[in-house]
Amino acid sequence: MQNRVIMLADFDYFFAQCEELRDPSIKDKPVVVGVYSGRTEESGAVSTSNYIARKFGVKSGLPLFMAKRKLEGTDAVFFKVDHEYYDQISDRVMQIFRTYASSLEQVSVDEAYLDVTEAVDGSFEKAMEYAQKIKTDVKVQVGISFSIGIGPNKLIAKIACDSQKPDGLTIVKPEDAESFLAPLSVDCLLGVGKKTNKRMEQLGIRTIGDLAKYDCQRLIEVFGKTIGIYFHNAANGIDNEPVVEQGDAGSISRIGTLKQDTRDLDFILQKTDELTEDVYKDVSSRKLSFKTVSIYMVMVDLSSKTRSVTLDQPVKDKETIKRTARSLFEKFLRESALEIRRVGVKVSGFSKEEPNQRQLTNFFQPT
Ligand code: DCP
Ligand code: CA
Ligand code: CA
Repeated sequence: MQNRVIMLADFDYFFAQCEELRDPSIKDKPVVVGVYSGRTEESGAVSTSNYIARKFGVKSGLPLFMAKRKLEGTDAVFFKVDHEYYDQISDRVMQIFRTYASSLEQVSVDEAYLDVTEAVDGSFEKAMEYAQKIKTDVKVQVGISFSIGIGPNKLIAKIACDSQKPDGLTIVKPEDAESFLAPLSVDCLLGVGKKTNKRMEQLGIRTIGDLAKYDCQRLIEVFGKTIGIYFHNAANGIDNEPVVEQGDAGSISRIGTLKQDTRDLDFILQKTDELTEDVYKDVSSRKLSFKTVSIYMVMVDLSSKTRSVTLDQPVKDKETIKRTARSLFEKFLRESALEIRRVGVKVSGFSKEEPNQRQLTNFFQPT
């Protein structure tokens, strides 16, 4: 097999960059985008911030009141998340990416893998130039900057991309993969969270290089077959996952905070019906049909839960979302005793074609 050339593009400080694009006069100020929970004016958390704000220690997840405190005395500007606008920008960039890649896999609103093997004839030298061209094109057409990682597979492209931000362009050729990965901490690998990291530390594994050399059989004993083998391969820079065009790309969802913690079905449905209206607007404007409806709950203890139903046929109407959400909530409330704090509605499993109509001809087939 010819070696592959895979890119991962990840937009820089995305939500905040979108706000700068909308109003370039804020570019030299700290910019913070927040999710306001609606409880009090101040409650909520930082969704993201530009790199000026990050210098003050303001990062994703920080409570907003702390962000305000850290930025006191500066000319910082604060925004509420505006997903609709960010999605539009994202769509425009993804469309441009599509013209450069033989397949495109969008993994989140601000991230996508591009398989450019064909476009650059498998050459990593050409890939560097090609990536530069994509960056310039998007900058001119949309005005957004992003970082690109280039590697022989998705795993390496992702780690390469993360290694240099913002506006980064990092290339890791197949022959350099091992030396590139070896010194990095194991938590750079997908699937190594706090718990796994700790477990690995106990085994004397700190870097990806340590993991690469570690006995595979022993890894399987500790983490199970699938995950053990995955870790072994990943540490050795092996990843054969293809870049798959998501025919049913992603999902459309809305989440909101309830005015008070509750277990009251009608109170919850009032909120989810509102959210459904928004979801539906998005779905219908993109002329999508969907097969899966999900609900999402954040409980008072801040644990989160989801429930979903996949229908037999793709549908595209609002009532199905409402009806399904209702029955999922009815069932969920019977199962859980905790009060609910936030709720969400999501549809996924998209198709573009018309929903299947049962056609008369199907009933009258000749016997
Ligand atoms: N996001 C969020 N809450 C988080 C993390 C991210 O709401 N805890 C949102 C806001 C981000 C977007 O997702 O703009 C993309 O997330 P990234 O992790 O890619 O972060 P950024 O794009 O903001 O910054 P970077 O330049 O580090 O990629
Ligand atoms: Ca990003
Ligand atoms: Ca990202």
